[in-house]
Amino acid sequence: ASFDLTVRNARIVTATDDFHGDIGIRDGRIVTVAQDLPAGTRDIDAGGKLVFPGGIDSHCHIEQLSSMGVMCADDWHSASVSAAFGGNTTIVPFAAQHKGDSLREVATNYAASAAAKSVIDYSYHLIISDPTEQTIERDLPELIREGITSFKVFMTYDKLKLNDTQLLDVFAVAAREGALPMIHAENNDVILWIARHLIAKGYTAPKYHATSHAPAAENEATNRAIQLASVLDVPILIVHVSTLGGAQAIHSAKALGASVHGETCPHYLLLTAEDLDLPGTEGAKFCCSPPPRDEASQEALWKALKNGVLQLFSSDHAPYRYDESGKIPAGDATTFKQVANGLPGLEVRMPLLFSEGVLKGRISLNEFVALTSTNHAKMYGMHPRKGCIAPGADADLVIWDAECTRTVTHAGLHDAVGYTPYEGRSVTGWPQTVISRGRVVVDGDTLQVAAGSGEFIARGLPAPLREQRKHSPETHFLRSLFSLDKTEQ
Ligand code: DUC
Ligand code: ZN
Ligand code: ZN
Ligand code: ZN
Repeated sequence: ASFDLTVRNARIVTATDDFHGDIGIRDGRIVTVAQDLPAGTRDIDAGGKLVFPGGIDSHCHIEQLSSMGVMCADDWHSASVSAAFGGNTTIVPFAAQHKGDSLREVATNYAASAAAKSVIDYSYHLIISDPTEQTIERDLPELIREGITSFKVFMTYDKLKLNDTQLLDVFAVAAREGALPMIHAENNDVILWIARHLIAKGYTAPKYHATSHAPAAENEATNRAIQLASVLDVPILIVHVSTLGGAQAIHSAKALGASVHGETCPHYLLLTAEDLDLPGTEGAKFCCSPPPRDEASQEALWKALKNGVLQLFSSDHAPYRYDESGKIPAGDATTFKQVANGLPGLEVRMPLLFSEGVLKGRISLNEFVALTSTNHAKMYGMHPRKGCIAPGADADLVIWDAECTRTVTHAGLHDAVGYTPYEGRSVTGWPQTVISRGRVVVDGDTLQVAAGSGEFIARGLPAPLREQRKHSPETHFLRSLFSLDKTEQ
């Protein structure tokens, strides 16, 4: 047979197309997309099903210590298995530098763990919290050349945050070396100031976490990040946008020509701050940063996804167990400040967006594919190897049953978190078969591949950095101080 695997009779949906056909796969790659292909060594009949490029979750936390030193519940094995069952064929979590850490060592250790355990392909971003000269002038440029072409920086958390000077420093290195900065934009002082006054008056329950992370803190920091990036016209990505003001800041920067991009996550579309208002410490299950907001914010974010103000939809899977190892630390004086920040969501990201977005008419099927796969591949330098169904691309596919209705329960998921914020929700549309580089990874309820069978993906230049951009004479002069325009006159 000329194909190792043929996927037949599929309704193939990409970010731009929607047609019926067969997909011929050999040596892990798609070789032909056409009608009536000859049989492969193995044939899968996808009649009546949709076939998408495998999901890419470019924002998830795996084997990472929180700013407070709490370890995630998921390791590379449980996280990659959970991701695969949710329709994903590539994950991109974070190798996190804490103050004093060598960035190089952090990356080396993280890569070793991924190689030993991941069941699907992967890359990782860096988190930079200690921008010493060694970090940003030697380790970071080298790692970028090795294919780690993105890193996250924080404007909040005492132990992670960079100040404005440090942000300018890392933006300049990113632009020079060809990497995309991802920004956690919240104003640290606003959050600390509100929290201090809440706690002083005895407002310590989990729901006050949301009160302290005021929308104004996110909006201010988003605007500041955009302005700081504009000094040298550096492309940036604002991650986990949760507010109307954040989306507006990105929208107006884009409209005026800045290379500013945005991401949002399931919890900002589907949860609100009221979900934190539960008896005792139950609300801790919904504590994440930024926090879920209100219905008006949800509506604004749906529109921002629909019209391209935000072009990524990621889980921000940040798994902490609802026990003393994570969400509810021991001690009498426990307040919302001690709760680990983050929600699980790797496995339900695609089903939730399909059910709530596509089936409710908020986004199209093509937009669903762009938001869950293709845009991630482009944003992070993996396109056209990943994120598309075309000859030459990796055979990363999800065969999707658009009619399957399930009730989300934690027992039915594969992560190690022990709860889901979406318990009891009815969701229609679920992956049936997941194929990664031509290997069937998930078939119905069964995992078919071993730990360590995923491959590291060395990434190229992120799409925002491929653009040739025209600068004002002032900006061009400032850029020349940092050698940012190698060819431009
Ligand atoms: N930022 C994230 O991206 N995830 C969880 C918590 C946080 O602060
Ligand atoms: Zn963050
Ligand atoms: Zn995150
Ligand atoms: Zn220039």
